[in-house]
Amino acid sequence: MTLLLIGPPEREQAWQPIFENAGEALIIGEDAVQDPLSITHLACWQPPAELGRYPNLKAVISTGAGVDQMPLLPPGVALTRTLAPGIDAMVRDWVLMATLMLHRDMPRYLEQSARSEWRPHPPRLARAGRVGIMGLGRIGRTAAASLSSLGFDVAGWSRSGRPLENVRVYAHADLSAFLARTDLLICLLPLTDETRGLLNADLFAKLPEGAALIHAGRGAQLDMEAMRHALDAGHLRAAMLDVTEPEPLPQSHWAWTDPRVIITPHVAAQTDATEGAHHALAAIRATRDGSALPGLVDQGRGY
Ligand code: NDP
Ligand code: OXD
Repeated sequence: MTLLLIGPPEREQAWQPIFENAGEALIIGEDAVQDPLSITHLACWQPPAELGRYPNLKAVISTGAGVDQMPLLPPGVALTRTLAPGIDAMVRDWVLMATLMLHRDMPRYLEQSARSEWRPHPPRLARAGRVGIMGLGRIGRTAAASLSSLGFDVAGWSRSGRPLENVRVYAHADLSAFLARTDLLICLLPLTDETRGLLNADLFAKLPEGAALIHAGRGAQLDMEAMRHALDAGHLRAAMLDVTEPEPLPQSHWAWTDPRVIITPHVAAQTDATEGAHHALAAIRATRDGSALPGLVDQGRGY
């Protein structure tokens, strides 16, 4: 089995010794491929257009947690996403930061601070914050556990409605009830046909007056104009976004200068190169053993 890695130089440097130690074959960059028939695995963020060049390809490994950037793969080629505790922990930390910032009125204090204005607003206990997490997968579950341990009142919503300790899970059909009890809405959903554009005017209208949005899923899930109207109407209080459509957000975009919106440039997480390499090795071993690929994506469902 041979893995072809297409990635930034830091990743290539980190993977080389790990594959050498593991005794697995690694080729870095398409230019180095002498025998395309030898390539069984491809690890990349986005594959090259000509995947037909590798007729023995068994799996494509997304070097991130998401797979929405992947094209339809040829029949018989599996798609996996990188499972890495570091990704889950980093996004959890960003979500904790955003939740605390919005719960404790940080956008307002940043604006006041820019005017040297000393004006207190009543601080709130964590337990007074009704957090609602859309998407209770690896990352949503990790964030939910930490927010619960801080004392927030945490609920979640997922496709299956699978139960989770310390979290009130709403069934997929109960989205309206979930939104009606949510002051701090956190989106950690994968981008699929079902979730594209989900954060829209209808959804915002179902949140209580003065709710806030925290978004680290994918930019195409959010209708920014609908968010702007909800902010202008005072229905939404503030938003913190790590993902936008497009990325980067154009310099002239209104959201950059709106004090109610805080934007970070898709940095909630980055895959740690070592963890990524170990995930890829696990995928190669699973292929060899005929066992289930770690992070196997249901390509029909889109996540
Ligand atoms: P998982 O696949 O582990 O979890 C996805 C969750 O979303 C599951 O709970 C799933 O429900 C739920 N879900 C999927 N579709 C729907 C739907 N139509 N309606 C309701 N719930 C749905 O993913 P991760 O937690 O690992 O990652 C989630 C996303 O976070 C990634 O796809 C990526 O877009 C984003 N991400 C962002 C990063 C950043 O830096 N900003 C970094 C890493 C990831 P069920 O449990 O029923 O299957
Ligand atoms: C990912 C991301 O999907 O960084 O890993 O968004």
